[in-house]
Amino acid sequence: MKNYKLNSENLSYISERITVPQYDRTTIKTGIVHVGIGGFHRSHEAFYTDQLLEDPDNKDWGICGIALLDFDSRIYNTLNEQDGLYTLIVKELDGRHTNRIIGSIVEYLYAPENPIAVIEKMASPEVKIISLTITEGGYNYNEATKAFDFNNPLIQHDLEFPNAPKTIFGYITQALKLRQSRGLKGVTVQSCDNIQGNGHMTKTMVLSYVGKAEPGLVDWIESNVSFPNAMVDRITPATAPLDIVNLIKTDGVHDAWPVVCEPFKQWVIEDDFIAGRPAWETVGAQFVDNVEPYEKMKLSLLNAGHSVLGILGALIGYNTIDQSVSNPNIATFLHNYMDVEVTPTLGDLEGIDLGNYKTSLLERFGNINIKDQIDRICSESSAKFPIFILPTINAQLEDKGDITNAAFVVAAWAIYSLGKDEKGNTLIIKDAMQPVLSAKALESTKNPEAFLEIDAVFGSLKDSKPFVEAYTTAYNAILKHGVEQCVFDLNAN
Ligand code: CS2
Repeated sequence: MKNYKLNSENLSYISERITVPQYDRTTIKTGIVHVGIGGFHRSHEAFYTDQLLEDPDNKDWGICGIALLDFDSRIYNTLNEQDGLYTLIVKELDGRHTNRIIGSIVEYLYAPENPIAVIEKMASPEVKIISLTITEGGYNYNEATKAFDFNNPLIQHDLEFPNAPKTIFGYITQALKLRQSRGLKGVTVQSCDNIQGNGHMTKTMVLSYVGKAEPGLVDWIESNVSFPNAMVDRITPATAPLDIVNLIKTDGVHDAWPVVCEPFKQWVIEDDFIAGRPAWETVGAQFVDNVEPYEKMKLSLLNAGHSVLGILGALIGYNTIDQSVSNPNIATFLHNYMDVEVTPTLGDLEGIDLGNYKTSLLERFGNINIKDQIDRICSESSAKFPIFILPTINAQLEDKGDITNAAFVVAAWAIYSLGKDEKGNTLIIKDAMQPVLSAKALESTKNPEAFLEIDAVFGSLKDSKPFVEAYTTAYNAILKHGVEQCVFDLNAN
């Protein structure tokens, strides 16, 4: 079999082996600027949009992908060499792979090299949506102060050098300022990150920054920019070197960075697009008036579930999420957490069969072909716990509900932050707050409560007596008996 490098020129040969875009990419206009073109954007929004572009009436919704951070140069270079094309490898539960070449990213820019081009693109009249996948930590929200973090050195840099920004806030502000001064129409800023009320959060954070950087712009934003909330879902592990090799073996396609994901996908969006939007509902997205219950369900069951399996699994010494959930003690622990501690906090979920949702989650976590890395799941836990797990704890404490398993997971995270699993192997902590986590973890070996003193993560949780009690009991028990034995004991109670 002859091998082909993935690019526009080779697309017709590749089409004999893999489904490729049927639309003429040269006729597609850019209607969306997307910031953050890692795996998740490419398995989700870019995938939906690729399907949409197959309809000849939808030529205006191509994507310009922005690589924002210095270390995003690799993805930028890959897209640049492959004319924006990449392979999406969907790993089915039965081990089959469904491959598809995605063509919706028709332009790409590397912000650190060309900030002005990025600002101009965001400000261009044909662009109707600026969408974001900047991760939970990217919103610059401080849990302790419940406000935008102006102490972040990157934010201070952006305030000082508005024309060469480094953060999303600097870019958006300059782009919106241009739109206003040129008398252009408004635009939608759409978050695709795992945050409760991600649209509200984006709006609040953008307005906080603008209030300081360009106070004259605040009113214009209030009336010309919309920030829809959305729930996004598709498990997208990091691409493994083997995925690249297998694609060459099975299809003869050289793709330097294919994206791997599960078959399941979900996108529930509030219909609030001030400048118009693609008909994503024709390719499976759901538009609703109020996305909150869906978001809450997803964050506190799927994402929290991931963190539970990740942190406990890491301590036991597992590498992937499916290993963790195939341990029956861990699976039961997670099941109980979902049923006893999370479910009472979810309120009314009209039209959703929660029982089915929870069962299907355990199946998705168990997909042995996905090999979702525990490393990936545990990374940036300091930004994840406040969104995925703490809201459940706070709601349960308020209602005097059970928090045993949640407190256990927080205790496990404190021990995880010491950087060793139970066999003594090193755990690499990838977290923006790693120095603080490590220092507090160390202090906790003498005084377990010390870990809860990280206010930026835990807010005032350390003041809750019942929580501190459950947490301390769990902490001491894990050190004494190990995660598996403790989980077994908890499940029996
Ligand atoms: C994961 C998410 O990083 C995480 O903690 O839970 O990336 C998860 O895979 C996605 O939210 C799935 O939709």
